[in-house]
Amino acid sequence: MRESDYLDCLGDHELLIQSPGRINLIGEHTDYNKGYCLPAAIRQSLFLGISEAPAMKFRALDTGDDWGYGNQQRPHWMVYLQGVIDFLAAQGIKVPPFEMEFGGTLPMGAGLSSSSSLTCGFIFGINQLMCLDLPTETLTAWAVQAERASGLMGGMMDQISIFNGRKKEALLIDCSDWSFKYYPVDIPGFSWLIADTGVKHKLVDSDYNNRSLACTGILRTMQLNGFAGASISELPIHELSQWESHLSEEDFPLLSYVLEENKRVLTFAENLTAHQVNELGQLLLEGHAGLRDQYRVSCAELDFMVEFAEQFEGVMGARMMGGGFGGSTLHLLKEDAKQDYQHAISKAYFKKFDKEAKIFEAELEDGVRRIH
Ligand code: GAF
Repeated sequence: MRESDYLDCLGDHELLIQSPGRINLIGEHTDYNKGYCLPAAIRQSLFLGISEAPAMKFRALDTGDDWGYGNQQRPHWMVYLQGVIDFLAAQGIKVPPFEMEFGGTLPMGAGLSSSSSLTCGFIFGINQLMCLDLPTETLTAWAVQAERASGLMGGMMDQISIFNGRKKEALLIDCSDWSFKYYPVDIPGFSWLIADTGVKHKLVDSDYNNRSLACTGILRTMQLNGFAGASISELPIHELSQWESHLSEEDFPLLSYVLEENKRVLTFAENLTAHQVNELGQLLLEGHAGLRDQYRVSCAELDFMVEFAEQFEGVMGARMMGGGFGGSTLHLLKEDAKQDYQHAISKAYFKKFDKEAKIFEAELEDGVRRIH
């Protein structure tokens, strides 16, 4: 279904909410380490139609599965919706019964944050439906907490960008205090492409939480040995080597990756402003190498796409995006190489993995909004 089909299908609901997905230009696995990241909301979105009803009912238009209409099996996405309802109840907010139908152009499990898009869109919708008047900062913080019910020990990058996204702009987030600044992303003559490997990633079943726990362990070891910071991101990069002997062979590369990635984010933002596309491309490739070799969250399909990008004329750079273990890659390339590249990478990917890659342009858009 296209965007307009969702609007038609859901148009009769009292409330119609558009909740986008997100890309991340750079700064991966830094959010829960209180570092920096540079995400943006995208055009691909979920649409949520909500109306008051005698009993709670939820339906996913794309898969046809539902909850509250008599179905015996609870759909997997209910964990996010129930997470919001339970979290609000714990704050003393009892959500009245209503009906919600949702669906959209945002692919699920593609590393574009479909679960946060659903959670954020839902809490935003309840805020409207119940006229709670909660400010965006509160909705963001609550969406982060509610999503933890799924078992993922995620950060706050996805929710901040989904709530605060702006057309043609990315947000440089300082995850130590959740503050952010907007950076224009439009570079004349260049495009950003997203390539979905089709390797579905369900982060909660991946090693994501193990990386997060490992970083907490690294911090504890450092603190026990005299480090005064409250997060590993506070360690000045020139002091990195002092910690090698305190950490295991697996853990030290995690620490070095996080510090180097934080530095890459700040350099990337400067180069974005100056339209330094060669530097941007190089930083994307370096970020990917760090995720593959130091943080170890890539996979063969993601690596293949990035290696392909590296040797293609007109492509400045590429990297995996999001939590990893599947999902999508992001590519910066010359506008006039776009068509040939799309064709070539799809063909090569299919030949290698016998799978279709879905490739589309990253159009940066506003964050969650009410359509009516
Ligand atoms: C997932 C998480 F939800 C984010 O918080 C972030 O950690 C990301 O993976 C990796 O940068 O999207």
